Amino acid sequence: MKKLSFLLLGVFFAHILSAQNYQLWYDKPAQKWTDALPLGNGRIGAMVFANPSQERIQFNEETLWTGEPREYNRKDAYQYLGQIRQLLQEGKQKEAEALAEKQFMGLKSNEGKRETWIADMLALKGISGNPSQLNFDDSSWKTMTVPSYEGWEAVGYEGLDGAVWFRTTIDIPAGWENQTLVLDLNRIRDYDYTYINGKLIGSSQHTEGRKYQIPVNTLHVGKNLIAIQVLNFSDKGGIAGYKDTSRHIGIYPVGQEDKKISLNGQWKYFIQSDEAPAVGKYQADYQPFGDLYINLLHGKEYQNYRRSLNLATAESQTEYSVDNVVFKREYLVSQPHQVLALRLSVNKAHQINLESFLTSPHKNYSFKSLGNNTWELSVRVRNGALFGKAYLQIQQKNGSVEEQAGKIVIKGADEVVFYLTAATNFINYQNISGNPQKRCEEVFSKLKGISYEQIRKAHQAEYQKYYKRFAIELGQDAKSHLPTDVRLANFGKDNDPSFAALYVQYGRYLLISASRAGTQPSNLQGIWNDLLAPPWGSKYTTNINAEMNYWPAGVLNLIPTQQPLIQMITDLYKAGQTTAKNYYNARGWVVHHNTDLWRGTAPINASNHGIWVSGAGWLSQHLWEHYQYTQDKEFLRKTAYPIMKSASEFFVDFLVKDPKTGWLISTPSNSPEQGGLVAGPSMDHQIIRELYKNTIKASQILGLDNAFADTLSQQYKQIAPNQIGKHGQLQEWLQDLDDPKNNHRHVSHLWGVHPGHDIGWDIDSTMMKAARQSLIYRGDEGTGWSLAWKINFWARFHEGEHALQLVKMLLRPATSAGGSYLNLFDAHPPFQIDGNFGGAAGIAEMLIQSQTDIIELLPALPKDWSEGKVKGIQARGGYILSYAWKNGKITELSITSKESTTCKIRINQVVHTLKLQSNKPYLIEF
Ligand code: FUC
Repeated sequence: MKKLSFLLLGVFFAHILSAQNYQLWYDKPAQKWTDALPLGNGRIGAMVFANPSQERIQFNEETLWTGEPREYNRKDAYQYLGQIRQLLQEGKQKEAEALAEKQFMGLKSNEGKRETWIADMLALKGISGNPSQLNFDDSSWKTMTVPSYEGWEAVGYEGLDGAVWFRTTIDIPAGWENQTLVLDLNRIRDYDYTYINGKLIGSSQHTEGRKYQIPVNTLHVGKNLIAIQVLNFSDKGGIAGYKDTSRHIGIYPVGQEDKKISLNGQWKYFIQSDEAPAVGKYQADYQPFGDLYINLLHGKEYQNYRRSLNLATAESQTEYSVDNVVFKREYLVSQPHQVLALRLSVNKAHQINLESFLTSPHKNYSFKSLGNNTWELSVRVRNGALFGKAYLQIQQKNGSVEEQAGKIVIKGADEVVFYLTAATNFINYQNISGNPQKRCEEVFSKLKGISYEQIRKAHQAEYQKYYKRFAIELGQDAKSHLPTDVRLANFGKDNDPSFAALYVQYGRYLLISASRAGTQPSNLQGIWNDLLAPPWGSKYTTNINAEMNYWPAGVLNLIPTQQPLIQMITDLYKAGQTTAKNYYNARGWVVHHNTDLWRGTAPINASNHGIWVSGAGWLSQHLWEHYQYTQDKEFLRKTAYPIMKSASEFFVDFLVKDPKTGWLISTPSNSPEQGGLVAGPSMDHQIIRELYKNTIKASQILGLDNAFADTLSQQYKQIAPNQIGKHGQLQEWLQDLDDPKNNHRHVSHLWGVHPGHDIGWDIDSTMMKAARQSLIYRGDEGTGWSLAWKINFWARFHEGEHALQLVKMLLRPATSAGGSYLNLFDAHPPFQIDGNFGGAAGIAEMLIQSQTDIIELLPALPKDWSEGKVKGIQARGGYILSYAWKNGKITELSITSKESTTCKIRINQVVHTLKLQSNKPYLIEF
């Protein structure tokens, strides 16, 4: 080992930055939403499809949600807490869940008048004639593809909730008329009234398994009419059929399914009502805003197509040629100017001819001109109090702009720039008095006299403040000449380490783009969502997903992106105090397994998994880690500590002594999201211990609350410990109940291995081995985020090859198992962004760990990554490091500490103790 002079620092890692040009690129336009490329400034998100003849940019504004500020908490839930605990203690889980379901869940939003509406629909309100009858004339009806497992939304009816009639005919062969036949429709969302030849033969309110026996003499040889009235209240709707699309809906004689006559095909339909009564919901849904369409009026044939996303500049670009004219599109979403900007240019004068307009999936929307080349899209959500405006402004060089039939028409231009901004009336979770029009006007008034190039420069400078803090190279960047979808398809079999490096930078790109100071935190889909009923409401699930989103922030040098999470935690700290009081009669704050824009903290969904008490404990860990990485004592004193203390107070009041073991346990709760409502899941105890440990440390650093810290220390020792069960596993529950064949996606009892540090090689290697055994039983397969979490676990077990295997599974083309879509969005499936962030953080965890007293370099390096460099990676304790390695051994290292300190670091298996002066890089060569 040789200490180098400080002067060498400049040259030391300069090359790594200049060599970096990570891009996602494709030689064909996006077909699906998950092929499109994401852009964002933390507030406005955009998905770029880049089709030559029709550009589509689907966009979001992060505060457009359903719902409104309202009471989420029951008043008197606490009265039932004792009883629920008692039932659990007596082993009466089902009874405990039933009682909790009735008395302990949060409050839903108001229901509409469902019974009245159903009666109206059955009385054929809104229709003339009776479509169930043979003589009804449906010649003016349109057709729809039936069935559609993903709902009629997937065949063009996004946002439709209501009553829809379907009609089709079926030819019945001779010989079937005297047999009992089965009409197999399987799944319909939600209710159906099914008629054959005018006769009601069945009706069900259950989604799966519709098989109606058709009475003899209902069908006759030849043509028969099937008419179905479908009532759908929310989410996906229509005749869904089978998930396995090779199975058709249809009719067959009882016991002879192989003779089924298929009813798949085009059915006639009529929307009787699209005003389904509101459904009571525990929490709100994130909403799409709108779409910008640009129809390019040029030939259909194109050549030399390429679309790309440059991670270093946060810009997307599309290029192609038509009839030897080269068309170019450049896109960005600027934080400083708060606009999406899109420049269209050509290499020949007057060649741009186009039509453009804004539209929206919201039923309540309008698009109009405001004059001065400015247009406005207004939207209003259906179930809630939020509305929004998007402003579009066009600047063109030469040619003409006019409006024709609600479209913007541009003829003969040399260049056209589109500027789009959007805003809503949301101010904060308690205040919705904002003025979106004013907000849009303000944004546009600041664009006056400013060129696209100026906007672009400001955008790059601001973005690169974050992006350039960190750089990474793994192996040679030998495959970047291949389109990203090809690299994705090959990653499992090829040795393409640089693709993993790109994935790390893509994770950082997504975090910067979804989460900037002053915005909402990244939700389940970041800020990108095209669905009115997105999976899990695209909200914040706090039993893994919301936290995983921020795992890269510390280690990958993106601390500023955590600000929105910290703001949300601060809101939840306030909102969660009411829940703590109402449900547990406890001090402090509590968050159950989900929250939303309105900061709901009460239990939701169902009592078998919605009553999980550790959300505030886990979120508090992010505050402590924020301090760990920044060493910012002001932050610790003013923001973090009061919230951590309050989260601890909750558990001080909440934990109870288990009569059987004498340990303090968390009850009622759940090990996410299996095993039902229980007393004493291991995960809770690990989270609570970690919270207490961190709160005690914080109180010592700040010199505060000695007595409270003592209380925490006393309780700490009494909390139920981690236990090893009969299969050599780390127990997930208080009792030894684990099934070694259980491969549930959640691996909650390993929380103490990662992201916590309740279990570790340095603490208790026997327990660490048991945790490893549990992970082996769980298996490698999992949903996207589950794969990502397992990368982190294997890294903490110091097993680089196994971690790489999981990286390969996460970076495989999406199927019904987790993987990645063409745009490298994580596939749960469906799309959920947590896996992107957990995956990027997991790769970092293979390269550095700092959860113990010793910083470890390359703790889980696989052979395929034997050569590489990182610059600007961070370690807890306030360290920034850059290092290079060859043949799996560190060759150069620079470490800078925020404080003057002595630091222990494991390099090439040897622990070194370094004396560091604050902010002075320390350089070593090996
Ligand atoms: C939890 C997980 C699901 C999904 C959802 C958003 O409920 O169990 O897999 O990720 O969050």
